[in-house]
Amino acid sequence: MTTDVTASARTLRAGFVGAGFMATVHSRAARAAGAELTGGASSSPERASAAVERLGLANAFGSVDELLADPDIDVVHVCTPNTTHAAIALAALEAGKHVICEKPLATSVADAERLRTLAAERGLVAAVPFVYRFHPMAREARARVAARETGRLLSVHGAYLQDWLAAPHDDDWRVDRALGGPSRAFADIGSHLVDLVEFISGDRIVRLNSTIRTVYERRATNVDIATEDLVAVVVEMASGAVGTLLVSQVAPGRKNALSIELSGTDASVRFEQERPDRLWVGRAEASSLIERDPARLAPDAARLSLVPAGHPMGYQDAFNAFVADAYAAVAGTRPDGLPGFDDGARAVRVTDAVLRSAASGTWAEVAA
Ligand code: SOE
Repeated sequence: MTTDVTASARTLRAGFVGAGFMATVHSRAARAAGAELTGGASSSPERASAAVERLGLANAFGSVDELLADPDIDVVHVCTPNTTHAAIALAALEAGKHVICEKPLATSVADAERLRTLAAERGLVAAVPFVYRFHPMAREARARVAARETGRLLSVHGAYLQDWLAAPHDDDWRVDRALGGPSRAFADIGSHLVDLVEFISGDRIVRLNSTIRTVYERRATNVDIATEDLVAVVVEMASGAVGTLLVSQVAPGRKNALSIELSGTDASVRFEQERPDRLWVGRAEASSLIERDPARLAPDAARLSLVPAGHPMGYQDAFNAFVADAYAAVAGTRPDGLPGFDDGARAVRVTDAVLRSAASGTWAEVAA
């Protein structure tokens, strides 16, 4: 259904847990959606105060518990290191808050399932920022596949390549299992790829065979690194289509290169998130590169197209649209394509299968 992504739920009161890049992006989106930015908490009162000042929030909370106990907060944005997501999201739901939790939703299947069940039982909005769904041309690809323009799905071919860990000295909390969890590259960015492949295709990965590599076992501060830098996966979809996914954080020159190509019996579609205002539509007789033009897009793609053709949209726009839809859901509407804890748990199950397959050297089934 159609929602106004610019004017939903003006009086929502948002709290933020975390103080890094993602907390900045979330708070910008919350502000754009008209929420009151009630306050923030972090790993220490000092970090919380610094984040509150930087992000322009009203109050610094001494702890996450204090933030969750505040009756003036309706929705909690969880933007902390991966291994803390599940406990904070769980406590937020228990406290009766709506939750927007960063991916990976959890670092174990059991925790992800617990969160999914609790969110459903409580009837609270529980969303995961698979924000690449919110690029209008990704929606356009989905609409064309759903309208059978591409025919019967034959293959999927996706990659998500970055280079911010390409040099041996590059380092980050994500490489440390204690903070990042047992999977790094796949949980961090492969989860986006899984979500987008399944969202656009309307299909599901049912089994897979993966190989993983840790290229650097020591970095600037982390040693004995046991999380993967790159992953190659062969997938089988429920429909019988087959595909490959390549995920790397050590691909020099690639900054945030997520690309997806689906080929059916009649046509192919290709979306690249670094050039999000375009969609390639391939046909044997003639292919075309379609530029975003709201007047010519499917309704769902036009809805998310906030500015006219020729005026580029980008990452923060997609994030803003995601948060606006999550807040619209809090206000009682049901925006199409809002990624929830079901989707977050789904990506955790696929990640678990990737690790199982890599460890065993055999195919792994993905739990439905
Ligand atoms: C780092 O890998 C990161 O910021 C991810 O955590 C985001 O999900 C991705 O969108 C960009 O890269």
